[in-house]
Amino acid sequence: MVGLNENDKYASGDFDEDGNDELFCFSNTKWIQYYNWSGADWNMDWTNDGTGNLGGFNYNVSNVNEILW
Ligand SMILES: [Ca+2]
Repeated sequence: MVGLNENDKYASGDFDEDGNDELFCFSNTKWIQYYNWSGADWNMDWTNDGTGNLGGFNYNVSNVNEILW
């Protein structure tokens, strides 16, 4: 995975309801990445490319602790 840092936040869950967990990675910058486990490796299925956008929600460093925790 890209950009694993001490202050990153993670959320796991079966977000697409296929019976397997996925992993959301929230960096301490504006980056968000979404990974799927293939059974052998983590595959990045989506990223916001550091735009700070999450489905219309403006994500940034100051609100990383307000999203899920
Ligand atoms: Ca799933």
